Amino acid sequence: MAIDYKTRIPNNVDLDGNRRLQRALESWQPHYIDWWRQMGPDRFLENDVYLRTATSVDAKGWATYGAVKMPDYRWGIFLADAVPDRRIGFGDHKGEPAWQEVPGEYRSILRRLIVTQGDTEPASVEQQRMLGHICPSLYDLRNLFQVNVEEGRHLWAMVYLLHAHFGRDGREEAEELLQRHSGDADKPRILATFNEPIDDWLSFFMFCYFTDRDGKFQLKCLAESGFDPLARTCRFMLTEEAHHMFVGDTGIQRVTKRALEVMNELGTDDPAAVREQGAIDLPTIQKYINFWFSSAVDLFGADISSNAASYFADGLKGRPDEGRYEDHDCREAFFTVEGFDAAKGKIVTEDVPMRKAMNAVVRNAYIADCAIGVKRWNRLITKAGQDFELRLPSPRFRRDVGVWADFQFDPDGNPLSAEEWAQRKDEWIPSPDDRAFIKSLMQPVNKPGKMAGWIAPPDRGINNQPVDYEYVRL
Ligand code: BYC
Repeated sequence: MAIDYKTRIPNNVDLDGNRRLQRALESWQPHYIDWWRQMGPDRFLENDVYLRTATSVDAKGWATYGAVKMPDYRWGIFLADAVPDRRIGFGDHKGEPAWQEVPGEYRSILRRLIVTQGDTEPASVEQQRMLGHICPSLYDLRNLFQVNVEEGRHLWAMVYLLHAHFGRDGREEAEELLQRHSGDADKPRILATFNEPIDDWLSFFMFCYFTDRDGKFQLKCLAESGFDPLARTCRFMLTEEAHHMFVGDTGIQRVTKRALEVMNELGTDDPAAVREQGAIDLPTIQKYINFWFSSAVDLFGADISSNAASYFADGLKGRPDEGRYEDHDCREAFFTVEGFDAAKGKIVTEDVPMRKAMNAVVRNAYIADCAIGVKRWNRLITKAGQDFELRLPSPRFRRDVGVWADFQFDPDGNPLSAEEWAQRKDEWIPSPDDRAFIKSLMQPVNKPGKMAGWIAPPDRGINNQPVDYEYVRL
């Protein structure tokens, strides 16, 4: 169904035909706008930004570009087209028709999944709210705001599901999504990564590459859901997620490229010399990778999880691209999970029922996907004739969730004592000095076509516009 832009809440779910739901969402809308004004991007609300807006939900033609003031962005409710006669693809209900309404017995567990997903969307906007003041270029500033408005729309997507399918509890949860705030001591966001401050652009690029990629994988899992409205919502959200990861990937590429230019100009790989020239040295980029990757791998939950087993058994949350697997039941299957025998100081393995290991399965797929960009960045390094390799740290490194959480490991996965960790952690994750250095580089550059000295220009502009286009009119 085409998106109706004439109504207060653009949608392709025939909101006009359901007055009660329409009224409920229209009463949530002003709270959302208030939240955007208070917790969304600081300033820039009256500036024209070159944004894309979804116009239809099919693969092509779903975006139009034009100058928009952010509070006027048309947030709305867009579901991917229904698949006729869709059947549940996995778990105990495999082969049954997908549910159009929430099955009573799964109501609270589904609500929890939707709330957890929904909570991350406004959280990320809150985390990034001050970045506009220190943008490296207008091109980057526009990308930040594009990501922000789309995360705002993803919140709308989850709020629609809560309002449409969970009655009063759903409406209360929708309110609470605007009341918890990233980093708030009393009402923090649900998942840890979403309470980490993002106050420099290197962290922003890392977040878009690693954390948004968790979004991609979780959305792919939910896109398989037997609850069809959730599956359709997530399928459409995935089309927008690709741009967010592009921002992260190309951002890290451009920072790396600039470091390499400086290294080759100076004829040295000395990090201090690179910093002296106002670029970010490769070892510091590695530390930011270590920090954000380890934070993101926690987002998949415990490696052995009865929650994950129930989500799968009940047909609520599948694996990414479930169709690619042969066994969609997984009752008889086992999966080998690693663990740590602290007494012996040894890595051990355990075969656990596959259903309980679903978080580990999804995490492994995520890690393989993360490695693709790292390979690309390393190709740049090799091409520039430098001898340095960026790497993903071991998944054991710096974990707070799952089997590794109570122990310390170095980036190669070797066990460490708590003392060794405390002594050496600044070698592996950004130290206060590293953060202060990165912060010192964060001076705003806001003339069309100009770039901060620590980042190379992008290869091309947005939607065939030149790089020096005035992406945000200040
Ligand atoms: N921090 O069995 P367990 C995105 C909790 S990102 C704090 O291990 P489960 C985006 C867990 O909630 C995608 N707490 O985990 C990206 C549970 O608590 P309760 C977000 C954590 O349930 C960038 C307890 O620990 N979407 O879209 O199997 C920008 C034990 O649970 C954490 C989703 O996550 C953590 N890291 O799996 C914008 C999808 N990890 O309930 C957006 C929905 C776990 O016992 N969520 N816990 O109090 C889920 O599928 C699952 O809840 C999780 C965890 C994968 C998160």
